[in-house]
Amino acid sequence: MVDFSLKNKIALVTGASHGIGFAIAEAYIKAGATVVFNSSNPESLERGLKAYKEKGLDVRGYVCDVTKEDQVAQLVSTIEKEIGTIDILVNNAGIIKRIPMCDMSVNEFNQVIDVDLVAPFIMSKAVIPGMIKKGHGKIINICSMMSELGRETVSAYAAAKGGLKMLTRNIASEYGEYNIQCNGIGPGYIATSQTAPLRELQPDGSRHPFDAFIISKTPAARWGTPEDLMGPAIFLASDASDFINGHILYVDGGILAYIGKQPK
Ligand code: NAP
Ligand code: GCO
Repeated sequence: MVDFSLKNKIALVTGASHGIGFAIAEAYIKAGATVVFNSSNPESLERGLKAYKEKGLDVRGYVCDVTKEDQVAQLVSTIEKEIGTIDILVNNAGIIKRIPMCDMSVNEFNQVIDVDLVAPFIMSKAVIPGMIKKGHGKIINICSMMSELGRETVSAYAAAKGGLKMLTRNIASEYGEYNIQCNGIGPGYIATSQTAPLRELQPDGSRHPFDAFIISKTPAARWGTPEDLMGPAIFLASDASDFINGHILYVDGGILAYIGKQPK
């Protein structure tokens, strides 16, 4: 029988105080996993813990900046001591800076690379030895449309998410023999705080032009919701996906399949 249950599994979802990470953590808790998340700062952690409590979801949360190797090592060692070896890591924490490339400083570019690409490397490095000892592991990297496509103002983000796709394939290649599966999820345009500036109503009450643009580029003709990522995230964390490795599952309402509306 195909098994989608996450019972007896320990999952760490990074940056899950809200947004996509929160939805994935909620899905994992409901699928039976023991879930731990982290936030970058105490205020966000408190808000996150409150949100889980309000939904009656049992979770543990810690403050940990995913770009800091010492903080990540401390987080993983605390989880291993207090709960057990991590079975599932979701590298979800991410940031974006929308700045035309020629106006972007090297420092701004590097900040995005640090959170969106270097941190998944740091986190994965920290959990893989435990997974090897345990005899299995699942790493899920949250990629993007920008793992495949470019657009104005998101050079650092596209470079990072394109790199994350290849880091995914490389982890699969290097650690597949230890029964570790590393796959990516590439969300389309999802309504969260990251994309809120692209959906803000205009002063005259009309929709943001980018909002209309995304609807026209998406065969599903809507923005995605964090809940749209729940099923794919469970699948890639469960035994049902044990022979899938190095794959990026795009959950985009069809954006990548679509050339765009033909002219009338
Ligand atoms: P979000 O609501 O802004 O969530 C981002 C999360 O990342 C926050 O919980 C934040 O934690 C965490 N984070 C950022 N920097 C961190 C750091 N240094 N250390 C620890 N945590 C950090 O955005 P989202 O849309 O849910 O994004 C989640 C992931 O999906 C990101 O990787 C994003 O690039 C990706 N994604 C989003 C979309 C979309 O359309 N929304 C599409 C494709 C991919 P704190 O709040 O605690 O700081
Ligand atoms: C942007 C958006 C995107 C999405 C997402 C698409 O400015 O174009 O923020 O990058 O967040 O990653 O998959």
